[in-house]
Parts: sequence; C-alpha cells; structure tokens
Amino acid sequence: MLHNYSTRQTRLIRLNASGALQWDIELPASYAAYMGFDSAGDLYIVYQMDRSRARFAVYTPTGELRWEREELMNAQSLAVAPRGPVYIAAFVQGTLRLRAYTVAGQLMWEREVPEVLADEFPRARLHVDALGRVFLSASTTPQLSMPRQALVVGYTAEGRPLGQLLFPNRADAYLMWIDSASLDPRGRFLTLAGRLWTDMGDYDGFVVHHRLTSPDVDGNGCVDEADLLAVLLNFGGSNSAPDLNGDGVVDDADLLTVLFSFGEGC
Ligand SMILES: [Ca+2]
Ligand SMILES: [Ca+2]
Repeated sequence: MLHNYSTRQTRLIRLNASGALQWDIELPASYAAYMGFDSAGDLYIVYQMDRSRARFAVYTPTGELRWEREELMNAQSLAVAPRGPVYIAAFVQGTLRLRAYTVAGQLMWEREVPEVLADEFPRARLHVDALGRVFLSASTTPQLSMPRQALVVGYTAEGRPLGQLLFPNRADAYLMWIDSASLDPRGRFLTLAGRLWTDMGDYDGFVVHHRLTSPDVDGNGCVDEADLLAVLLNFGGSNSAPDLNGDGVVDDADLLTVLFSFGEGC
C-alpha cells in the first residue's frame, strides 16, 4: 500500500519475491491501511477514507477485487485466521470494538473493549493463532490518567471469551506504549514490547512474554483425538508440547483444557 500525500493518491501494488511489479491498483485517496492474508493468499485490507469511514476489501492473489464494503469505523488493526474469521479492531463512536467477519465479509460477532480509550492512542493490535483465536493487545489506564498498563483480551473464533490479562506498569511510570506485539502460530506465547516514561522523566523499555494455554497440542488448527491422545500418552510426564499450561507436568488440568475445547477449529 502506497500513499502519496501531496497528490492524494493511494495505490495497492504487489511485487514478487524478486521485487518485480505484478500489479498496481489505484484506490480512493485514503490512509492508515491494515492488511492480512488467509491460507489461500487472498488479501484482506481495511483503510480509512476519513476519520470515521473505512473501506474493507478483499483481493485475490492476481489482484481481482472479490468484494468491498464501507464501514463506519476508525480501524486500528486487522488480522486474518488461516481459514477465517477476519478480525478488525476499530473505534466506533469512541468505543473500541473487536469485530469478527467471515471471509465473505459477513459480520459474525462484535465485542466492546471499553477499557481502551480513543484519545490515549492505545495502539490496539490483533493476533490470531492456527485455531482462529484472536488476541487484542492495547495500552490502557486504570483511572482517568495516562496509559499505565498493557491489556490483552482473547476470544475464540466463535466469540467465546478467553479471559483478560493485565500487565501493570512500573509504579512510578505515567505512560506506557506498546510498540510491537507478536504471537507464535501455535498460540502458546504472546510477546509485547514497548516504552514507558517515569514520573521523573526517565525513559525505559519493557518486554512482556506471556504463556497462553492453547488446547491444540500439535498446532494444526483443530482440537481433536490426536491432541487428546498426546495428553493421555504423556500423562504424568513432563513433555512440553502436551503440558498446555506450562506447569511442568502433564496432568488432569491439561486433559481438561483439551476436553473443554474439543472440536474447536475443526
Ligand atoms: Ca490439533
Ligand atoms: Ca500441565
């Protein structure tokens, strides 16, 4: 995605691995594009026409427009699970919302994230794992002051809440920004890194490396008999793959994690 601010031109181009131009599409003048790809190579893109209107579109790998629609929102991030859903985090009338769409662009579900405030530039980011679970991270604030903590909320592809994590800042810090966030494809570790400012005017960096509990032992995007067998055959052992909660032993807690999510993603 290329923006030329002086001529108000926006273009979407595709280069091959050698850098040769494959196609070049002119889009309406816009800014702030977020993109993601599904396992078929289709490109999902959301970009702002102005502060409250976004265009959400899908292109095939050969540059044909599959569909597009306009949405009233200020998009912050987009992430695509390998076979869908497509997730967009966006402010709508000042409230951060997480929306899940089918690959055909139909809204499946929507959740509000009221802890995240629009005027604090929270830099909401989305990540998905092979199961299609989504994790939203953003800086947030416990009171009406400046962002002081990192918030992570997770949902399954069906919109079932996976809980909320809060990582408080240093007590003497008054501002915290998340500059980068990543999730490994198996959905086991979420890593956030960023900057903070202290009351004394010092700068510092932080890294949060958090273990998530995924029920998908083999990471193939489906919780099935293979995952159940991996836990049962290693029961009582310390094999790290089936030790889903990372407590050093494969036991009934790991077994329940698989059973409660049996069939997810399949
Ligand atoms: Ca599996
Ligand atoms: Ca365990």
